[in-house]
Amino acid sequence: MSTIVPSPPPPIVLVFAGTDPTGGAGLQADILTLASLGCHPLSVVTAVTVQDTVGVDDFFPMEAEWIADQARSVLEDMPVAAIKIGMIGSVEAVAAIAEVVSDYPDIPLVLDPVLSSGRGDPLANEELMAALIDLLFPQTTVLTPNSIEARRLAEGVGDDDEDDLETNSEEAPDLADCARELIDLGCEFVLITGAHEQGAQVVNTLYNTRGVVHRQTWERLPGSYHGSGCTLASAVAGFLALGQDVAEAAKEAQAYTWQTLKHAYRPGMGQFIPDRMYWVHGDDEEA
Ligand code: PXL
Repeated sequence: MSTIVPSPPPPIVLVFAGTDPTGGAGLQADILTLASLGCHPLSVVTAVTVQDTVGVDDFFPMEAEWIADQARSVLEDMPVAAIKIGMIGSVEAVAAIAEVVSDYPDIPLVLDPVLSSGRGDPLANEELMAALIDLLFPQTTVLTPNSIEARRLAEGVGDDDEDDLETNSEEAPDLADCARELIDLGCEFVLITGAHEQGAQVVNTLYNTRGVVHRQTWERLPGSYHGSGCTLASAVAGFLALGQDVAEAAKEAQAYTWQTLKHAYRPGMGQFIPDRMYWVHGDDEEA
């Protein structure tokens, strides 16, 4: 009689995210990305959204206790190599997640501070932002804001502080200053993406306490994409789970995400969706 020897599991990544029925962003984007990279995704639902590729109509936050219970049951069962947090949905849920992850300080944590959808629909309010800063930033290995989120999060803090970012001037605060603020709030690394900035190219910069770790420049692609931020943050978590250090994981995740955007498709009437499985679908025309 032969015994069945199970294959060793691929690296396991725990994701906290809201669902997106379009498959473009949120939990579905995270699962596709992690599967594409060869990781096993564990998925904790934090909220359910109603949306199409044009916009988010509504969302329903999951009860905080249900979020914590989902997470604890899988964390106690399986070895988790990295954690990724996306849309959270309520202040209570931020507190519940912060408590769960605080029991696993050795697992790298990637936090995508989802404040709004790619089309600008709000997915977090000021109170939720404050909870993210107070409860999750101090536990974050890599924060992955776009430049808009970086400025909002950095501007919203330290109002009485002499070192406050210059907000009276017409000019937007410098992203390096924002990164410094976000690192002072407890994030170990901050990867700020620059697609919303002016310029022929997109510049993404990774910072830590010593300043710039690396700056990557990418050809600006023409589309408007739904789920690019989720893809990038999940890919960072995936590459960390695969054993890379943060600097390398941030580079590889950008290269992977850029490919998904280059191969993006437009299945509906709104934004393009990144093709997380571009390598399965093949490339008919050499672009
Ligand atoms: O792209 C940010 C994002 C994250 N999570 C969910 C979303 C969105 C954008 O629409 O719907 C569930």
